[in-house]
Amino acid sequence: MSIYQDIAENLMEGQTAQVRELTQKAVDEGKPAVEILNNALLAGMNEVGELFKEGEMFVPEVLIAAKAMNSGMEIIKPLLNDGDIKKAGTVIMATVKGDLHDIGLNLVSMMLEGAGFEVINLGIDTEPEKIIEAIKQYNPDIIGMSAMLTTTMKAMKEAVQAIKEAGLYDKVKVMVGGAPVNDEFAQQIGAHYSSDANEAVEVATRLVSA
Ligand code: B12
Repeated sequence: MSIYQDIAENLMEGQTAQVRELTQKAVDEGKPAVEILNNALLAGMNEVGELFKEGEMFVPEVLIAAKAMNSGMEIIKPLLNDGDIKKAGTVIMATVKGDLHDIGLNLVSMMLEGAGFEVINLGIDTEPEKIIEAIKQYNPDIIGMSAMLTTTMKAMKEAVQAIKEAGLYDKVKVMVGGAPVNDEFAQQIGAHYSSDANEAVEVATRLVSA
């Protein structure tokens, strides 16, 4: 079994210590951080997603797997951030109101940081008011919002509306993502879309230079 498969399987079983150890081993063997992320940690988490969908894994197990994933993430994070350190721009990231998913949010935040962006991560269940306050406080180039439930996509639209009403829409670019979100929805609410963390970096880079 490859070390990537080994990490993915331990992640699925929620073996936090093993995931940490094996991720460190992969790093020590000289495996690129991006490969460890994609081929081991994300591969394992995708499989968890499938099993959750099929009703073969339940919420507590998913949370334990997510914790195991984070233990691996902690090890590769400094390596992903090792690139060019010039500041590319400032991004405020938040999972919208009513939504408690933060794995994708944290991953996108991490990749943006790796690409030289300063990221202010407001976390989960973020009220539009908190987003407005943060825009006033940090004067970001971009506000990135995540929604993982079809029901919380509505909160995304409301947040964009609140940004408009606060007169801040001309000052920031809005970027959205998350499993139920697509390009068409993003355009409808006046935002830019990207489907994953790598593309998020490309879109953010394009938006700050536009
Ligand atoms: C992990 C998980 C949980 C965990 C969350 C733990 C955590 N700390 O985040 C827990 C167990 C808490 C959970 C709870 C629930 N969940 Co859940 N969960 C998942 C699961 C299995 C994986 C999500 C994940 O982390 N994926 C890995 C990350 C890396 O991927 P990602 O989030 O999609 O992010 C990537 C892209 O979307 C994008 N992206 C994400 N955000 C952003 C933001 C920007 C700006 C950009 C540019 C890009 C971007 O880039 C990311 C990286 O590439 C998904 C299944 C799935 N297939 O998505 C269900 C899923 C999202 N959950 C679902 C449901 C129904 C729930 C619950 C309602 C279950 C329940 N009955 O209690 C609750 C809701 C709680 C709440 N109010 O939010 C459904 C949603 C269905 C729907 N269409 O609405 C899904 C799709 C599962 C399913 N098929 O039924 N969940």
